[in-house]
Amino acid sequence: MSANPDVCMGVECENPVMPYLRQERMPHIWCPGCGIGTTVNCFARALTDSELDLDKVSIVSGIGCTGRVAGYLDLDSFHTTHGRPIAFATGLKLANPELKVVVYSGDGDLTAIGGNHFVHAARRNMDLLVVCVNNFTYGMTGGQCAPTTPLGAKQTTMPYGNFEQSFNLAHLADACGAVYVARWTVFHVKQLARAMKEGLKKRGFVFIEVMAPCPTLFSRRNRLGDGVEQVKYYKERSKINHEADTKDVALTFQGDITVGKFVDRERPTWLDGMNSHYSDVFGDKYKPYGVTDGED
Ligand SMILES: Cc1ncc(C[n+]2csc(CCOP(=O)(O)OP(=O)(O)O)c2C)c(N)n1
Ligand code: SF4
Repeated sequence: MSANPDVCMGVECENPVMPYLRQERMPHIWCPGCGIGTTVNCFARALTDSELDLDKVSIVSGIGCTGRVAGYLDLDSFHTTHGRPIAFATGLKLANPELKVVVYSGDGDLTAIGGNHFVHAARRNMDLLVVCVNNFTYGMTGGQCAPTTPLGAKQTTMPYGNFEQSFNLAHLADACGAVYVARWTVFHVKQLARAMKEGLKKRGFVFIEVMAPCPTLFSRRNRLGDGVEQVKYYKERSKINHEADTKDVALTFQGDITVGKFVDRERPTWLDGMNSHYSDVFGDKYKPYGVTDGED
C-alpha cells in the first residue's frame, strides 16, 4: 500500500501524481488558488503517457514561484539562476544528447531577464521542451510588471495601470523558429497534458504557454477575485483555434483568449545542423555527435 493513499468514496487509491513528487519537499510554497500546481499535475500525467524512461528526462527551472517546480519533481532536477534555465538546459542537452531536457519556468524568468536565451534557443532549434507558466506578473518578488503584463493591468510597479506593450509569447516563439507552439490555460487540463506529452516526444524547440492565475498578486491588485474566478474567466473567454496565426493571438487584459496548437512543423535541430554541416566539410573523418538524440 502506498505511504500516501488518497481516500476516494471509501476506497484507498494512490494519487497518480504522487510518484512524481519529492514527498520530503512538501508542503509546497504555492498560495491557495495558484495555478502552478495544476500545471504540474498535467505534466506528471504527460510523463506517464509519454512512457519515457524517467532516468532520461531532466527538468530545469529558473527562479520564481514557477521556478520551484524543478525542486518538487522527482526527476533529475536543476533549480538554476534567474533567467538562465535555457542556457543551463542547452549545456545539459549538448553534454548528454540522450536526455529529454525540459525547461519549466515563469514568464518573467523566461522572457524578461531570460529573453535573450529564449529567442536564440528557438532560432537555433535547440532540442528543448519549454513550459512557460504565464501569470502575467513577477509572482515571487511581489507582483512587478512583466513583459507579459497586459496593457491596463495594475501591478506594484504600474499602480495606475500598465502602459507598456506586452509580448505575445506564442508569436515570439513562432517568429524565432520554434517547431511547436501551443497555448492552454489551467482550465484546459486534458489539452495541456496532451500538449506536454506531444512536447516530450517532439524533437526541437517546443514552446507551451500556460495561462495560470496568481490570485495573491495579479488578481488581488486587479480585483479579479480568487483562483476559481480566474479559471471561470478562462473557461468563458477561451476559444480553441488550432489554425490561428500566432500574430493574431495576443492576449489583452481580461479579454478573449485564443488557445490551441498553433505551430507543429519540422526543422533540423541544432545538433542535426552541426552534424550535417561537419559531415559535408570533413566527410567520413567526422563522427556525428549524439545521433540517437530524441528518437522515440
Ligand atoms: C539576477 C536576479 N534578478 C532578480 C531576481 C529577483 N527575482 C526572483 S524571481 C523574479 C521574478 C519571477 O517572476 P516569474 O519568472 O514570472 O515567475 P513567477 O514567480 O511569477 O512564477 C525576480 C525578479 C533574482 N533572483 N535574480
Ligand atoms: S505569489 Fe502568485 S504565483 Fe506565487 S505562489 Fe502565490 S499565487 Fe502563485
